[in-house]
Amino acid sequence: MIVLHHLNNSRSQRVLWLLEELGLDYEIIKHRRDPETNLAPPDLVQVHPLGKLPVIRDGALVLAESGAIIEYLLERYGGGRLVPPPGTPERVRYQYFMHYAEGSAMPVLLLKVVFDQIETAKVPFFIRPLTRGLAGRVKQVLVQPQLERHLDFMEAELGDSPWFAGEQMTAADLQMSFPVQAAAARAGLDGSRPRLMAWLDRIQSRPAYLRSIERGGPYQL
Ligand SMILES: N[C@@H](CCC(=O)N[C@@H](CS)C(=O)NCC(=O)O)C(=O)O
Repeated sequence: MIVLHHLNNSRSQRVLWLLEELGLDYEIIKHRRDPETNLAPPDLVQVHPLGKLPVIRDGALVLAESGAIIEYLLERYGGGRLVPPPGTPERVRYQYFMHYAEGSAMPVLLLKVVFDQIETAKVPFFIRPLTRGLAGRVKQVLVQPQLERHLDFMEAELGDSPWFAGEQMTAADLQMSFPVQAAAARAGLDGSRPRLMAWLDRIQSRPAYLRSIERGGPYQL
């Protein structure tokens, strides 16, 4: 049976969601973030050397990296579901967004989270103006303009069709769920970008998505 190592409030939610979309049998092993540092438990390195989740086990295979896990599950168990046929424009868009989510969108969102933390970090009062000033400046010059550009891009990409790869929902929408949810939770994505907000509503009301939340526990980014 497939075993999913799941971390609360994390990217493993989208693997859980895929398992539910495909109706597969699986076991879930839950790990919890440290409530103060938000880090994963250190003993996760016994599951995978990088100590990050999601990770799945399927027989002798142990696989990390959500995009790789999603593609593996679809190839092995998907029977053509959630992937556009090869050789179509939809397939190219599918591949693009499968990579864009972690390769381009997440790094910018992560920078935002890190510099927000630096800006509000508890540091000795005499260096506070320095840390705040530096973090504020990096956010203003580097992070915020990039963030706006990515959000505008994602909003525009939903201009011609309801899903990122076209008329049908695909696994690219699963992969995109984490950056878009993170942007809504922490980076100012709101009703001023109505297509992204409507897309979020669409994915979050799917029965398989709701089952994944029931199975994994509360999900709050
Ligand atoms: N690119 C990897 C990122 C994995 C990753 O950073 N996972 C986070 C959860 S969202 C994690 O395990 N964080 C815990 C930690 O860094 O201690 C993927 O998509 O699977």
